[in-house]
Amino acid sequence: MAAVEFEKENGILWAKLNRPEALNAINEDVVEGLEKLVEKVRNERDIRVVIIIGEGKAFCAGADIKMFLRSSTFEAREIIERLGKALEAFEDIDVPIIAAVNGFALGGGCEMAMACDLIVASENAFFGQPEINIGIIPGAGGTQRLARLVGWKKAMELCLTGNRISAQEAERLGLVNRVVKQEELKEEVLKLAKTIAEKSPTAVGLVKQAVNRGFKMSLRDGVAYERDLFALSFASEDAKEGMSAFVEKRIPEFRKKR
Ligand code: DAK
Repeated sequence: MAAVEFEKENGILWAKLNRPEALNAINEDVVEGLEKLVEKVRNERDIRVVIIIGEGKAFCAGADIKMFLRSSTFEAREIIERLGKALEAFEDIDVPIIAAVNGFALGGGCEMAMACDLIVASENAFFGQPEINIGIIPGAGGTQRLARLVGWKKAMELCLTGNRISAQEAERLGLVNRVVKQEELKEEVLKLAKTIAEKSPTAVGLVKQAVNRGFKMSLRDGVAYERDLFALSFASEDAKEGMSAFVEKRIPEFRKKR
């Protein structure tokens, strides 16, 4: 059984972290699975949205601490670098990734969720950066993305104390998009994914690019960047189809592939 399992249906790729016995902790096999995910999205142009979910009671309890203990510094660095690169690629690929957080999202698991474009959490989910409890610090964006998402002081508190927060608190802080009932998580995430998959793949990719890259710029540069991407979207076949469909009072038929 692969550590990350894939299932594709109607343009939606489910990637299931599948090490429930270790709360889906990230070992080399999981890293390989995440790299495969990125490669699949790059190669399979019919993929429109990715959903990452965990098998069992956790989304992901972070990097595999047992693997860390067995590894030399250099081995750990190699695997962790590959993980960091895979998470960065999540931001760069032109397909939205939704984290369906079904339980614990801790350490590298919280970082993985934050590297996704949207986070839907079940009501029993918990988030946190507990690295400090084992004498290390976050290494895949925990101190950085968290501060941008929940604010400077709250991120400082979470990284210094290692305390976990509930899904409800994560929603209040702006870390997750929405919280849903545990038994409705898959259904709700699928609904969200389908809504996005119905749009123009070009426009979806450009929105992701505009938000993610523009977020790192000054407002003025970001808005200028947005204008350029707007012009690109305007030039697409789908823009013609979308606007014509509006005028002709019909549902647009956007391209199914990117
Ligand atoms: N690693 C390895 N095994 C883990 C694990 C982990 N992170 N989390 C849980 N497990 C294993 C447990 O050892 C246990 O295995 P057995 O003893 O049954 O063999 C099994 O999963 C079930 O766990 P528990 O028995 O502990 O279950 P509980 O419900 O009692 O507790 C828990 C759940 C999530 C609160 C607890 O397991 C826990 O605290 N886990 C550790 C969470 C943690 O500290 N995570 C942070 C790890 S450090 C970087 C990228 C990433 C990273 C760093 C750098 N770069 C790109 C530079 C990431 C670092 C981390 O994530």
